[in-house]
Amino acid sequence: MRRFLSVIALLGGVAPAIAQAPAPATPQPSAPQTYESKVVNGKGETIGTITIRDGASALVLRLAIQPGGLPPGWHGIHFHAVADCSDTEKFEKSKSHVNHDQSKHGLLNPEGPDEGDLPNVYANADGSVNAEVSSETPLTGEGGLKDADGSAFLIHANEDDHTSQPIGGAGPRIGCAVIK
Ligand SMILES: [Cu+2]
Ligand SMILES: [Zn+2]
Repeated sequence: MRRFLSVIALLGGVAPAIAQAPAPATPQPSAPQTYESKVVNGKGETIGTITIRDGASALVLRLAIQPGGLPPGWHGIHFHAVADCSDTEKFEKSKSHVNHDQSKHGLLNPEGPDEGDLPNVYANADGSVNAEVSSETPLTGEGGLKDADGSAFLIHANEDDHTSQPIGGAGPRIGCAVIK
């Protein structure tokens, strides 16, 4: 920011003829790959969306749940191993967490985290959520979420304690979005 301000100050001081010269082409980082999917609840109804932007070092996931979508309070969220949200009562077809190297579950576990672990999100009193989380698990490529059987984004009924096995006490699966 400090450097940015000093560049502005410099531009303000140059002669108009120079200021009108075309700006030199600066290399821009390639635009992140974006993926969007709908989140369904235990009745198969759409309650919101996830939007994933995949960068070179991390992905950023934005979760938007509409009012009435979730019970108010904290909820564990994870990447599960299979892109299947068809069994809406339990979402067990999404299997367990993405985990290619047998890590323990939990962002706060000294032997973790697994590749599916994410911070909790908080649903407002009206059941809506607007949150953004990041993960080092890539969207594509080796070890990516879009592998042969895809992955799923899961929302649990309770919060994840980020330590205990197998899923931090997060409880039943109440929301699901396929990633494939
Ligand atoms: Cu989970
Ligand atoms: Zn986990």
